[in-house]
Amino acid sequence: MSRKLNHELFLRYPDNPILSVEDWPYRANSVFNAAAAEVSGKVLLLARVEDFRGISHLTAARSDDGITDWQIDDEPTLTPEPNQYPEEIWGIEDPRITWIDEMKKWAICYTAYSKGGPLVSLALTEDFRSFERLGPVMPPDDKDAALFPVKISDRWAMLHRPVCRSPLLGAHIWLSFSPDLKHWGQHMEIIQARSGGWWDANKIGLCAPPMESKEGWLILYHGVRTTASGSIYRLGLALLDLENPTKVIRRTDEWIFGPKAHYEREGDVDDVVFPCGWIKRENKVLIYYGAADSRICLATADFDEMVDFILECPNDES
Ligand code: BMA
Repeated sequence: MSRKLNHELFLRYPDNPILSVEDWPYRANSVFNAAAAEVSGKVLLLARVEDFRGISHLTAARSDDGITDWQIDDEPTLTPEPNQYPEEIWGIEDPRITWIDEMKKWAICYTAYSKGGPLVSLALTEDFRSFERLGPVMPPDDKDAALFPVKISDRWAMLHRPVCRSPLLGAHIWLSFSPDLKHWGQHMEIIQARSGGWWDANKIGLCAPPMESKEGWLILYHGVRTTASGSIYRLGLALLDLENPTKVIRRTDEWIFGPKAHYEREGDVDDVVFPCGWIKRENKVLIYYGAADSRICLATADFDEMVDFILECPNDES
């Protein structure tokens, strides 16, 4: 069992949701699962927006404090382009943003919903106004991907979640490497979904991009519990070795955050908390999550407390 905290590790912002479709400058069904980045001193969220056809695109919202007064782009920021990128035929979803200092560019991993299933696509940007698409980098079914901000042993590294064809074999988090961001290989399964009655049995996936700490890479992941009345998406933490992130040093046994508030329990898909971005300001971590596939919410955590917490968790023995 993990150490008992006298409060939750992630604290819900009292005025959640921070963004919902009512705030949007144009007509849409829902806004959720936003990536986050700090751009020119502001917090930028790249939100997944689902239209009334059921197809998603991405739209940027900017705020000074990352909580209030969001300036939302008047029109979709990044839209599916199925003519040039056929794999985007059914939309683009669930982005994750990583600042690549070596290139002075942001890398956005997102899900392209192709006729063959969801896959991982990659785009680069310097300003979130124009984008350089690299196209698909992982074939279907694969999603929940993010890049590490630095090269590992001279290669770019990406966490992602391919799905085994047999549901019995599960969906686990893999790590792959590339010399140029386009050609990926050396695939390795690193964090496995547990089995049986565990909260993260059979299906897990990366949430936000890896966050660096002195002790290792902090990994926020979701676990999906299948129940008689649907799935429950909850969150756990893991810690990967800084130099060799194929090595899982720690992993929470218990989930650290799950659907509890009414805005997480009810929506287009009930009982879902789904972060795609977190940012660190001083010692405070702002975690942006989609709630019930319907709105964008915020939780905060103390960075040192999070690191202390994961260090007291067991070695990964799934
Ligand atoms: C996952 C993704 C997410 C979604 C979640 C819950 O498989 O499709 O976009 O938030 O399911 O519906």
